[in-house]
Amino acid sequence: MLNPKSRQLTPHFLWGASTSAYQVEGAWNEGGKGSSVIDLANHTEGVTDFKVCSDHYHRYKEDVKLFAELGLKTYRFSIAWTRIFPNGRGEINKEGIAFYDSLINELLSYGIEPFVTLYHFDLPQALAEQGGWGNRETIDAFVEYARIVFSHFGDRVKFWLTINEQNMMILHGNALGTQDTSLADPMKALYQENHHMLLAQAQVIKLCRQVLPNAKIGPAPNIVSIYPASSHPEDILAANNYYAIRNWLYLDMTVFGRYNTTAWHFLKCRGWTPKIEKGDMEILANAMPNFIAFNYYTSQTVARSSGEEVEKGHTGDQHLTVGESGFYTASRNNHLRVNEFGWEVDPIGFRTTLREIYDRYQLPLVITENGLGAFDKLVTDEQGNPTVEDDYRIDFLRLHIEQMLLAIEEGVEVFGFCPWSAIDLVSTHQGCSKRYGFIYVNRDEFDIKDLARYRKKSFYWYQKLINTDAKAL
Ligand code: BGP
Repeated sequence: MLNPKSRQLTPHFLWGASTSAYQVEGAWNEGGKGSSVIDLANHTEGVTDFKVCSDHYHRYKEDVKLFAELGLKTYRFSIAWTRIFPNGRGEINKEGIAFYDSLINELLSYGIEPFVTLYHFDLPQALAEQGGWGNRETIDAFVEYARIVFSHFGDRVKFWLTINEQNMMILHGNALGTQDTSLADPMKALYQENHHMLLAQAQVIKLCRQVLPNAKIGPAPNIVSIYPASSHPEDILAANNYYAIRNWLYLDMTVFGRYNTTAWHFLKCRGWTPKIEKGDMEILANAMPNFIAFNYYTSQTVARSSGEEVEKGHTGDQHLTVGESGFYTASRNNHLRVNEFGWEVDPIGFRTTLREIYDRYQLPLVITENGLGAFDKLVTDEQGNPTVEDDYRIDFLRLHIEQMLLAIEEGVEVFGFCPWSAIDLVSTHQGCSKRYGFIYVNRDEFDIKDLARYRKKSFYWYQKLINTDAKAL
């Protein structure tokens, strides 16, 4: 039996935590920022929008000080494209550059390594109005945006992520607002956009490796283990289909530059194959990431689909499976408990995922999201300080870290772990009452209150874990 506590992590293991610009910064129309598709999207009724969030834009110094106290070795955050280019391309916004300069310098002054995502769901609205990712010119705009970001921050940022959860933007376009439902065939359009995003990513990876040879860059999809609902061979085939369509399509394209056979067959059957222009496949084949980052919250289970059942359609939640009639249908795993939001909690599935990705691609791995959303309750501790007794979050993270350590023991190369989220922020569509952070932000859905920061119980737990390099798990 392996003992997760006995193993030595690689020196300088990147214990970290994550956020994304549109969910944490607020100041949506300040500092010269342009609008993104998220700013102008219809918001879920009954929950807050993304205009103020945790007001990190104004309070980043206080936040970074807390991150340092927490002991973070790295902080994974995203740059809002619209702070750098308010219109997606063209004129550069100096205030945006200054903001991220200052954030990066602040992190480095505490010895925290910045880990930067270039694009986390928030496409500039100006580009969306010109066809968004359906328009090949958006590829050039993204490459130009990356070039500017690399040239301004590349002297200090060593770790880069291209696109957050591209697979979720395609598979759950409805939930994440990336799907244009007014089109005759929105899914065909999405797979064309997918092809363009993959091309944009490949060019940015190549560019980074050319201009910042000492930096490292990788993709950040959401990858999970998929179980067949039973040992019936057709259920196993369904799981195999879902693996190819949900997971490997994205990573095979990033690492090998090719569409896998099963996913391509699926696209052909649906009439969703993208138009591939001359030279595209060479671009895709000629970009090699330095590592693979991935987000993991829950595993998924699917069953065979006769092609006759009526799929439930979009659940409005990117972590719940939507079936594809004839290929797989969403099912449940009765061996797993679910969290308050119906997501199955599966730490062993996390270990399996680590092993599967590493064996398939043989690249170092970093986890860029993992965590538990919950309705935290503010209480007062013995010293009279406001806090949250979030033992459920500690348990969740402990179980997942334990499995990660076992995977490392088994030979999987992992160089960092960044839970979601460093601090409370606004969830993709369940407002700010669904909290993930180590640090509580004092606000409600519609009452902004004083936005004060309070350390949760998990803050002290993670601090100790980092200080002892997980010996105190
Ligand atoms: C991922 C996104 C994050 C984050 C997380 C939690 O899909 O990359 O931005 O939000 O999921 O999901 P939610 O906010 O829906 O609870």
